[in-house]
Amino acid sequence: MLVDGNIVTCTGRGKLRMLGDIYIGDYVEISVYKEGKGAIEKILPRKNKLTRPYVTNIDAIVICIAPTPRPDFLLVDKLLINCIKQNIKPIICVNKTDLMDDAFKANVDNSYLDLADIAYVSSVTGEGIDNFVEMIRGTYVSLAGQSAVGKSSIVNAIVGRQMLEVGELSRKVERGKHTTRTVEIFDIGNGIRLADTCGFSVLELTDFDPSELAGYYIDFDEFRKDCKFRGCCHYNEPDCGVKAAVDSGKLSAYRYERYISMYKDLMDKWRRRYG
Ligand SMILES: Nc1nc2c(ncn2[C@@H]2O[C@H](COP(=O)(O)OP(=O)(O)OP(=O)(O)O)[C@@H](O)[C@H]2O)c(=O)[nH]1
Ligand SMILES: [Mg+2]
Ligand SMILES: [Zn+2]
Repeated sequence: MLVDGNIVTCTGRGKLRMLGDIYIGDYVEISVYKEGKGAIEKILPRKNKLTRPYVTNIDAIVICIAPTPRPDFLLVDKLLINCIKQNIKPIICVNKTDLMDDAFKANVDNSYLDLADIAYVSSVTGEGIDNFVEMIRGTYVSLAGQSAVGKSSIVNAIVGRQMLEVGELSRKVERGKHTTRTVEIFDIGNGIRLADTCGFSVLELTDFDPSELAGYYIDFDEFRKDCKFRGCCHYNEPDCGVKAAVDSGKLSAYRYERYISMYKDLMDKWRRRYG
């Protein structure tokens, strides 16, 4: 635990079991019984909490993607849903711009420009890093995303030295090797606290009523008013404003297709559970 800038090693005593899990970023009350040694007495109320990544009390999530490994945009959409649900500001950070082509950028902009601030960086060339730091000034943010998109490399690029271990991309399966195994928070100046996290490729939206899903697509909001039916799920219903917006190119067709696949998936789960 950090107390006035000093590290105090804390145990949970027998209490931790009663207190429940401690998340990275928790504020706690401790009692110090010896210099540098203490015990956790209480976990203070959290403003938000995520299990993937395993962090709490954050101001923003930086969803990291890159041209390689091939991005899983469904994962990005799910992370965005969690952000909106928990009132966390989403930022999308596209790393490895040195490998990026115009089509990749257009696709990202098309899907997400109305939903999140987007930073384009290269931790190899340093492009965009200053702009990204400016974006997160004064906040506590957590990185999130697939393995090998370059989360740890971005932290290294910001602090200007090789502080964290960086992994390789397996050529055969184009998958990262899960180099970062623990979540760590770094004070990197400008009032920024940045959590480097472990990469993941699976994120389940659990216990989720499918009819609620569309409500988390805030980019659909301005087209919803043109839906004939109240509570339209923008799937099979006729006269749907969202589908019309997709047809006229105002909404990304890819993002809509991913919405439908998630909607169907949640319907299946819901039926199995309650049907
Ligand atoms: N070309 C290029 N390669 C990069 C860039 N940033 C990172 N890499 C490479 O991407 C690979 C993965 O980087 P990491 O920083 O370990 O990725 P990570 O997201 O922290 O991965 P996990 O810790 O496994 O979640 C390494 O081989 C880096 O050298 C970049 O801007 N351009
Ligand atoms: Mg890492
Ligand atoms: Zn509709």
